[in-house]
Amino acid sequence: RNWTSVKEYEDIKFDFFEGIGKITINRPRVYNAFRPKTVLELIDAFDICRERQDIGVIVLTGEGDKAFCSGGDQNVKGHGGYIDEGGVPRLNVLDLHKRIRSLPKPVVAMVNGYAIGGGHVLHVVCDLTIASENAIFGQSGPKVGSFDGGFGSSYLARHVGQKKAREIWFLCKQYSAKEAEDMGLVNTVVPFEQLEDTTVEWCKIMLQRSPMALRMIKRGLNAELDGQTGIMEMAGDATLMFYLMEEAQEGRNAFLEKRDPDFQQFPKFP
Ligand code: 2NE
Repeated sequence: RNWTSVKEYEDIKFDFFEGIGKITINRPRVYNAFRPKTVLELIDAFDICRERQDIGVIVLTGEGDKAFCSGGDQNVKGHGGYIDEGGVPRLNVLDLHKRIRSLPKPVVAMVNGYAIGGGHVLHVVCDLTIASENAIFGQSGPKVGSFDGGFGSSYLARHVGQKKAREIWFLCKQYSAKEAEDMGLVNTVVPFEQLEDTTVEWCKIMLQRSPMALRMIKRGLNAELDGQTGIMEMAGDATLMFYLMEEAQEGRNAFLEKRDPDFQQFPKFP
């Protein structure tokens, strides 16, 4: 498969192949833990994926065969957050969660090893998860002095139910890929050697589907959970579709032509 690099970064890789944008956390020495800079780079790459017309599906993964992501880099955890290069404490991964949910295209987590702590939350916020057999899942916050009470808990509970979500967080156990599949935490599990092939295969199927239909399904599924923000994003897409209709164009045309709009010509559907 001929992945071509979209943009060079320090902590991540960003590649493109036939409609798929692949974003890889590239810090294998720390099991792909993220520091504030890693997160800024991920946000930049996801923003590019949103803008680019030729990218229909995004894959998020980790470099190597050990880890998808082991969460926040404990080496830079200080007072008030993860300390950036300017000495400022940050928890900017929450901005990344919002980006992934807002992105009007499917995002697939390709989990190639440990998905632990904040790394586990990253796969939770993706639309689909495809895991290799060696993948291991779990939260570790209450063991290492952290927690994610946002998407990392409430959205997790939507995947696995309240009891299981509380078990995952309260006990900080680790779960095999098979256990994760059984509890509805991942979509499918494949041998490591087939991980990318299967992910690309699933992406190609989604690329054949209507982008607007996929977009509205993602918006609808999010809106149920995301309150006013979810409704706003869904309404924004309804407005986008309205702008494509002659009825909306009549309003604009009438204003520019300094006449009353004739909306009576348009059907009132039952
Ligand atoms: C992932 C896990 C379970 C793997 O265990 P093991 O025994 O297979 O590997 P090892 O030796 O622990 O890790 C390999 C190397 O990666 C580094 C380790 O320090 C080690 O480096 P060396 O000693 O060989 O030099 N490494 C692994 N994870 C790291 C990390 N997160 N930061 C920095 N270095 C890391 C095991 O490594 C593990 O439990 N890792 C820690 C997982 C964790 O607790 N992550 C933070 C959770 S909190 C969080 O992410 C978070 C949040 O809760 C809320 C908001 C935002 C973030």
